[in-house]
This record gives sequence, structure tokens and C-alpha cells, in this order.
Amino acid sequence: DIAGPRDIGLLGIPLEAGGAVAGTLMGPAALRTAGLAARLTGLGHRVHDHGDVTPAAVADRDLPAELAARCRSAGTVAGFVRAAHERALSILEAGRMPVFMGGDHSISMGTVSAVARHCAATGRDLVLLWLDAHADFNTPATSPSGNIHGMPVAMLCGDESLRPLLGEHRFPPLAPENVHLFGLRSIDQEERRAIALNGLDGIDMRLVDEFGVSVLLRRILADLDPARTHLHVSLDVDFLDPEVAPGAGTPVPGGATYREAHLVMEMLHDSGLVGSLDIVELNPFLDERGRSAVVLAELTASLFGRSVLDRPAGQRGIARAA
Ligand code: B3U
Ligand code: MN
Ligand code: MN
Repeated sequence: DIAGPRDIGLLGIPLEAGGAVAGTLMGPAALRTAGLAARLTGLGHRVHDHGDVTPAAVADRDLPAELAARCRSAGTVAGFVRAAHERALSILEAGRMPVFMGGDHSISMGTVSAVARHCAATGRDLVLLWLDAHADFNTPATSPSGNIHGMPVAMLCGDESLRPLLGEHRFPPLAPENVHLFGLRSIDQEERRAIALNGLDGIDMRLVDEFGVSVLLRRILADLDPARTHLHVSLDVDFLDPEVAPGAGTPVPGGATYREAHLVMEMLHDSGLVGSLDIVELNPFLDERGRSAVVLAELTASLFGRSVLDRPAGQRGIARAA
């Protein structure tokens, strides 16, 4: 293992109000049941489970009327986002590498904003790798559904209309060129326009088919300075093909295969750049006998250094070479 043993902090964020399909609140429990912690300690890491967040009490009427009107369950989501942000910040400040177990993808408004704050305080550049079938770049004004889990990337890039979800907390918005959307295959029309307009890096499944995940990921990693970069990985279960991970509320055919997803995680590990991880949108109620939870736990192990054979020293840096 290149990076050596790490201090990992698990945090459950059992939120489902950001999506339309109930069940993601069971995500943290399913990941624990799938043996996530034991898989990581088995690799030599130290794992501390911080339990689940207790949401702050936020009502819809505490939020701007426009936001509450356009977004489903905005108060509930805000309560989880604020609590997640505070807990995330304290895990980072304790020097642990956080693994955030969702919950629907709106939890990332809380987790990644805390990571952005921590990076600013420690003088590092935050780069976001969003592994997802969707761009999650809607705003209350563009969303066709009103579901907040389709909006976190816009919020993290500084959309003002979504900022009140985080309450009093402030964070430096992400630079769009530091956001890499990977695995895209379902985007709304206005979202598509906004991605081009703002200059986000979008990698769709056509590119994956044409060049393969390794070339595409290497191109992203090669540009990053290991001394300065904090890479946050946000893994949506629907990045994976529904045949691999059926426990998804908004499955889209044509997703990453089991092997592509593992290769992504292995290369991310070898890069030594990853500083935090979200595992989101797992819906155990829709899953088949825990399959998706197990796949996500296995992928997390790959990200933390599980490999079939030891890598000879000359091959280790290959993720950043070329
Ligand atoms: N773009 C759609 C669908 C969606 C986004 N994220 C998920 N679904 N999981 C929306 O509702 O914003
Ligand atoms: Mn998502
Ligand atoms: Mn998605």
C-alpha cells in the first residue's frame, strides 16, 4: 500500500428527502452491514465510526420562500446538510480521512462544503471527482423535479439560491475547472447548457467507451500537483450499471461495469491524492440481497489499497505518468 495506513472516519448521513424514492436513509446501515469498517481495518487502516448525524431542526419557513417553494423537503434537507457540514469539519480537523455514507446526494452540499473550508484553511486546492450518471447541476430555477439531490454540484460551485440550505456556514465555492463529472448519461437540457457555459469538465459514457476509464482518469490526475491537491471523490451508486448495482432510485442503463469501477478506484488509490469520499444514493430497499451495498464496500476497499498482487515499484506511479 503506497499511502500507508490511514486514520479513517466513517460518518453516516441517513437522508432521503433530497430524492423522490424513499429508502436511502438505510444507506449507512447497509454499508455497515456489508462490512465496510472491517474491510478497511483488514487493509491495515485505523477506522473510527462516528455514527450517524443528528439533523438540525430546520423548517421550510426558515428558508427563503422561493427556495422552499421550488425544492421538495427543503427544510429537512437543510437540517441534514448543516449537521453533516459541522460533523465533517470536525472529522477533518481531527486529521481523519472522512468517508461519508449517504443518504441521497444532497448530503454532499454539507460534506464537500466542509472539505472546501478545510482546504482553504490548510492551503490546498480542492478538486472534485463526481462519479455519477447525472450531473447534479440543476438549480431551483432549472430543476424539472424539485429534488435537491439533482442540485449539489451547482450549490458547491456557488449558486446563491441554494446557499441558504447551509445556513450561516460559509465556504469557498469550487472553481468549475476543478469539477470533473465522470460517467454522465442522463442530463437535463438546461443542465447541459449550464455545464458548457460554466466550463465544467464532463466525461460522458461515449468518451468512456471510446477511450476507456484509464486514459480519461489519467488525464485528470496528471494535471494535479500532489503536494497541493485534495481530491474529493463523490461516488453515486448510479455511476455503476444497474445490473451491477440495482439498489439505486434513479437507475440509468449503460453505466460503469464492475471492472471499470474497480479500476477507477485502484487508480485513485495509486494517485495518493484522495482526501475524502462520499458514498451516496444507495437504496437498500430496492437492492437485491445486499448486492449493491457489498459492491460499494468492495469499491471503497479498492480505493483504500486493496489489490490482487503487490505492484512493483516501477508500476506504482503509473496513474500519474504519461
Ligand atoms: N436531473 C434530474 C434527475 C436526477 C438527478 N439526480 C438524480 N436524478 N439522482 C433531476 O431531478 O434533477
Ligand atoms: Mn448524484
Ligand atoms: Mn445519479
